[in-house]
Amino acid sequence: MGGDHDHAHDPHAAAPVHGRALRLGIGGPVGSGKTALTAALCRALRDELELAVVTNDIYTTEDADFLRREAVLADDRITAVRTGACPHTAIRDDISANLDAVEELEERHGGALDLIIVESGGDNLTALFSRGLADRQIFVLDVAGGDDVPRKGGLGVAAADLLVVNKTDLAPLVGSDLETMARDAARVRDGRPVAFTSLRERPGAPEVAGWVRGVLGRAPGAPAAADRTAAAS
Ligand SMILES: Nc1nc2c(ncn2[C@@H]2O[C@H](COP(=O)(O)OP(=O)(O)OP(=O)(O)O)[C@@H](O)[C@H]2O)c(=O)[nH]1
Ligand SMILES: [Mg+2]
Repeated sequence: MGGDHDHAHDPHAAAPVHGRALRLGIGGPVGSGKTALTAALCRALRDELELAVVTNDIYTTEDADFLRREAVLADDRITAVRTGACPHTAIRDDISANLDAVEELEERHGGALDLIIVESGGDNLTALFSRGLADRQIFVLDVAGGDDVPRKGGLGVAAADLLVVNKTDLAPLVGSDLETMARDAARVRDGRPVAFTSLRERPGAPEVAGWVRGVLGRAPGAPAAADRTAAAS
């Protein structure tokens, strides 16, 4: 990693949140399970929230294609951004392509969306979203990356609003100790939450879906925006 990014400095001011969907960034290293988590959240929340997704891939639209193939949401709720070489840049430094995608989704759905998930392309341990793009962010690690990753810290591990340690089903196979990971994560995260998930064993990611409901101030099973509007008229 060259020294050309100032990871501690966010070049963008936070966008005003009032009256629009919550923007949730999902970042983390390559292959940790970001798309699998995005799919899980869509399945868990789509009946109670108005949802849309933006994916980021370097050269392809593979993540969006996967979500469409799995039919986790209607096609017009999934947008792919192609970032080119450096995934980090598109969520941190030049967020314009992602902001355009988010705003286009909001317009297309007439301001009815509750939640827009933005999945970053896989990047390194310092890949944080700009507050100008994401109101909240989840950083996804997996146990196969090594149980010393939380100890090493890095901005994603330390500062994300929720740290997800995924693929716990693989822990015995790769010799990763979950208690060590939990202890080390707690040490660098200053009380911010950590969720251990296995999207293989618990495909609905109930721990993470529950956290998202909490951020949105929703009780489980509360009606989506469109239903609320219908109920009020
Ligand atoms: N065993 C196991 N495999 C998982 C789990 N979650 C995801 N995977 C698998 O891990 C691989 C990578 O998952 P993705 O969701 O594509 O990972 P990603 O972080 O989106 O990857 P990039 O976008 O390429 O950075 C896929 O083959 C998933 O099926 C899990 O909990 N357990
Ligand atoms: Mg992905």
